Amino acid sequence: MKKALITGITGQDGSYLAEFLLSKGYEVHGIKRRSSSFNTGRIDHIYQDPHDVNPKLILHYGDLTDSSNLVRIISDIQPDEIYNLGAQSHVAVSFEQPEYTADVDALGTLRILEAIRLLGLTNKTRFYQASTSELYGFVSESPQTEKTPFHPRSPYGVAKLYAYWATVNYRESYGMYACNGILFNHESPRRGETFVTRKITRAFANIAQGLDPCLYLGNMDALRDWGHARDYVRMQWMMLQQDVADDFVIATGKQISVREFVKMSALEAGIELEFTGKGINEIATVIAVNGDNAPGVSVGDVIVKVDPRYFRPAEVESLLGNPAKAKAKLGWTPEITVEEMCAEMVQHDLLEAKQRAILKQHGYDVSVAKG
Ligand code: NDP
Ligand code: GDR
Repeated sequence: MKKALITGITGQDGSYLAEFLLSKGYEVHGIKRRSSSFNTGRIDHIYQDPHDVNPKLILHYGDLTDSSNLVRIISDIQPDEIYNLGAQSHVAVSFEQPEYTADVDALGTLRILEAIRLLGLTNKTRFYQASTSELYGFVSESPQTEKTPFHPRSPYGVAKLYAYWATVNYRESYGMYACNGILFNHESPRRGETFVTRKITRAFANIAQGLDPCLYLGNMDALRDWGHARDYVRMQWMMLQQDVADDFVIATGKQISVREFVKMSALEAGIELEFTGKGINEIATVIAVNGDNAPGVSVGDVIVKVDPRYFRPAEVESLLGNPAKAKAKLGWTPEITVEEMCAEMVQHDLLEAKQRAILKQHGYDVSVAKG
């Protein structure tokens, strides 16, 4: 039985990857951070009691900023595969916490690579690094391939650039099986609530149910190549099953703007929008309400506005990936379209909003976190 260690197992990708590896018969180990409240919501459904005989999912307290902890965990497990998904993964937050982001995202990766080397596991343990389309940043060609030059535009992108090259360097220096998946944006109903797609689908679910009056966004012109996280974690595993380690772009090859994702999400909730105004004065007004999912809105309501606080000091305006190499060498193609993914996210968030609306009708407090 193969053993895998996942950093970031409590995150979006970590949860889907853990499910996937368990279904393949792996013993899955995950590093979770100490938190004052439970932070395992995304993996509670696959949790196994440590008192069970031979649990296949085992969690360890740890942190990418703590070398001795990483060395001890890796030494104890002797994993066949390590998936380094842990990161301060929010681009806007990285401008607020650049040093911490570098510590976790750049040096954290180095700490794991060094642990593998120091423990004499270079010939045993295969390493996957969660690299990102944010490496391209200010793009010099479109679509982007494995050969497109990097020009990151945030402390997050710069930290991930270090991690990308550290991974390549350990492969070249020590013959380690180490690869970079250069993944373009991928989303799901488990996406963190402050990333733009989930912020939008959750907001429209709440607005439709009369729980929230308005969605505030930043740059709606940004273009992204959005795929589904479930498709992308399959690819992370495939990358570690090859004869030779290599780096791959993982993307759908299609891009849409944030504004188009807003329209698509609203329509899924039964709301037709018209956009007027420019820049910080842009608004979206309800022009029709269809079906029975949106009793909380009326024609004429303004339900989307721009708030400059969500603009970034430097923006990545357009990302579009070319996954031809992954298709040719690994036979990978994404199975879920952005439309299907958007529908799944809105329906998931509508279900939660409807439950809260019922509680509210009966006088219960239904306030939820917003970011
Ligand atoms: P999430 O933000 O959902 O998850 C990040 C995970 O990292 C969480 O489990 C988080 O723990 C953990 N983490 C954060 N800081 C530390 C730390 N100091 N030590 C240990 N663990 C830590 O990200 P995603 O699942 O979306 O992304 C997974 C990886 O892929 C990340 O590295 C991200 O940068 C990268 N990536 C993501 C893309 C995307 O579109 N989703 C695209 C390209 C790359 P906690 O739950 O406690 O916060
Ligand atoms: P990104 O994702 O920065 O691409 O990083 P995010 O969803 O945060 O932003 C996408 C685009 O939407 C614009 N935007 C807003 N973004 C947020 N979060 N909130 C807003 O209100 C808002 N309004 C407009 C942004 O400016 C941006 O252009 C994600 C993360 O998962 C990274 O970890 C990963 O590496 C990359 O995707 C690929």
